[in-house]
Amino acid sequence: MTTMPPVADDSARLAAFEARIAADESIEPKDWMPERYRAQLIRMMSQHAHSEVVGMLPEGNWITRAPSLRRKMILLAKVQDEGGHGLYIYCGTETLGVDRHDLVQQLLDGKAKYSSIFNYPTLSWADMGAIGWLVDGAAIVNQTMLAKASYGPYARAMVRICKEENFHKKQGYEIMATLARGTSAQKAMAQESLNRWWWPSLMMFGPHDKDSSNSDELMRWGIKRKSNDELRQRFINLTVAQVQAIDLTVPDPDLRFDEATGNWLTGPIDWDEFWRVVKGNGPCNSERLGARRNAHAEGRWVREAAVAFAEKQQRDNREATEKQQMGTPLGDGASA
Ligand code: FAQ
Repeated sequence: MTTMPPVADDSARLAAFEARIAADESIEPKDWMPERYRAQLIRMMSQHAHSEVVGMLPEGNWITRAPSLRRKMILLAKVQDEGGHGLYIYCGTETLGVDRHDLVQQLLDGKAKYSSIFNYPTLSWADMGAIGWLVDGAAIVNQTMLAKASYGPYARAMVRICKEENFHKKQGYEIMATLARGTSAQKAMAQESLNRWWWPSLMMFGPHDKDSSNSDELMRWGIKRKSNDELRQRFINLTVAQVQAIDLTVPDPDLRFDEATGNWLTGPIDWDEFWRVVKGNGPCNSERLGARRNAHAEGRWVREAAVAFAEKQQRDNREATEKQQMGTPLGDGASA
């Protein structure tokens, strides 16, 4: 009888795991990980995947109304990219042992969170510019850091996603720059859109660090590399200069440059509004969930057809293998 090597107890495994994190090693799906690390990743990655998919809706609203064929093609491609991002991240989440159907069900049941930003309406064409520039811009600042996250599949998904988000940001800024140097009505449309999207974009980074319940754990395990406030500040510093470059105005009377830190400091963020939206009472929460539920119901026949086709292929392959094993030549002219 062979004797198995003793299994290290959880405290030893935890110490080994934390040593790997401290050494900046990547954690991979088959590696041992504390259950809490796994649960935090599932929470954050599934919220992220849902955000990408729900995030297709505000821009999808303008595909049929884009002002030129060029703009329409770009917008179609962008919205499709966001769907692809959702799929990569759902796949990444599945490496942690969850089923994506369960995750999607949590979204449809209103139990899962997704980014607050997608609960605001898209009222003008300029909103396509503001979303690409500010929302994708904020996502890049956040996700460039997540590309260094300790969990390999998530970090690797972020590398590719950030490359695509860069195109998204550039096309959005180009829309805004074009409007800002257009007629006075076009410039006013760009400014009005910036006014509506500025504050919700700052909220995307989550509550202030002192109110961020998950940050300590996520930072300790190298999932987050910078805090909510640090990333928000980086985004503000980058974006104020871009607003000025196209001669628009940041909608914040308290905005000021702090020589001592080199930061642009904003007035207070309306956290009551943020929590209202996160808890499901934003301007478009019910519309967004309604659209996802309809899409899920209407797509049922596609899912069923895909499963039936996969089963048929498996059956055909099995039959072909059985025939081969019985020595039956496959097809005409198979014998010499
Ligand atoms: N919205 O303790 P923290 C995109 C919740 S992708 C809703 O600070 P954490 C691409 C948070 O879940 C945008 N809920 O949380 C695109 C937590 O509640 P819980 C999505 C929020 O995880 C562009 C509670 O508040 N990106 O835009 C929000 O440490 C254009 C306490 O907060 C990601 O998901 C919020 N904004 O930090 C697509 C990136 N903020 O779960 C289409 C990955 C916080 O304990 C078109 N996620 N909450 O019940 C992250 O980096 C982090 O999860 C944060 C939040 C930074 C979002």
